[in-house]
Amino acid sequence: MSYDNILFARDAGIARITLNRPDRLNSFTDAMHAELRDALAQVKGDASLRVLLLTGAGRGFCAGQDLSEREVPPGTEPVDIGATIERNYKPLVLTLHALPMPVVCAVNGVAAGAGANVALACDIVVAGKSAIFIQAFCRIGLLPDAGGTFFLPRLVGSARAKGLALTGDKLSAEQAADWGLIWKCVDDSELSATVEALLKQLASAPTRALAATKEALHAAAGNTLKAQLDVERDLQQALGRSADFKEGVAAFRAKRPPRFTGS
Ligand code: T3D
Repeated sequence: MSYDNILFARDAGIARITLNRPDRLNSFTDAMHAELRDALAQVKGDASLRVLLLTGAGRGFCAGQDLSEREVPPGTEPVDIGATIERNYKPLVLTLHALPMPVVCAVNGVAAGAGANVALACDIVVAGKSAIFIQAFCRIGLLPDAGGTFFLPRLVGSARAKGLALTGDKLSAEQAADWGLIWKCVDDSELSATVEALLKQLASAPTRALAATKEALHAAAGNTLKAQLDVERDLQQALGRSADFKEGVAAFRAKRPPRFTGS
């Protein structure tokens, strides 16, 4: 499939997806979603990949759903957005969440509506200082989708989640980092270097261990302590047989840096 709405590149264990409709602040269209599905299927099927980057082209990260696709002439039925969520947003969020590798989101500018919540579905979010997060849904008569009602209270607590979702107020990247909504806020001029260093680090990490860490942390949300200890035991048992664990121990014993292969 050729891509008109995203850029997709793979190199040295790193996959990069760039939302690429800068004149529309990279807002999501049906066509962009189809391309994202295709690219993410390739990421999932490529065992050489060890980290994924999601970012946006131009001055914004993503302004959510392209609202020009939601305008209807008078007298006609509105678009069934339950169906578009099922087709587009639900698989996107579930795929990013479950991908067996870290997903880094570089928020290079405004992240609004589903654009904000798709960022929150990623594992590590780094934003430039000029970026802002907006739960824009209430401004147009909707509720936070793309996982917003799931991620927001878990990340920042109920009071802040409600404040953000019910007002649609802008949240600066600095405040987002202070609140724990995202991992880090850096000067715009440092965003690229910070993200590249992180990608390099994660691409040479023990990928299976990071995937299992994601899986365990996600499972914890719905587990009792006893059930979670079982999850940890089972995942750790499998990691205990991995080549990377063997290498990690050998490198520690030999007082040298480990060379993880992701296997
Ligand atoms: O529908 C379903 O399937 C359900 C799922 C819904 C998910 C959602 O995401 S609903 C929420 C949709 N998003 C929004 O409501 C945000 C709309 N955008 C804005 O509020 C503002 O654009 C921003 C606050 C994000 C940025 O403001 P600003 O002043 O920096 O930029 P701007 O001038 O508003 O936007 C630049 C251009 O992008 C502009 O086009 P123009 O005038 O230069 O021709 C603007 O119309 C366009 N644009 C921005 N956001 C969208 C968009 N075009 C279409 N859809 C957008 N969401």
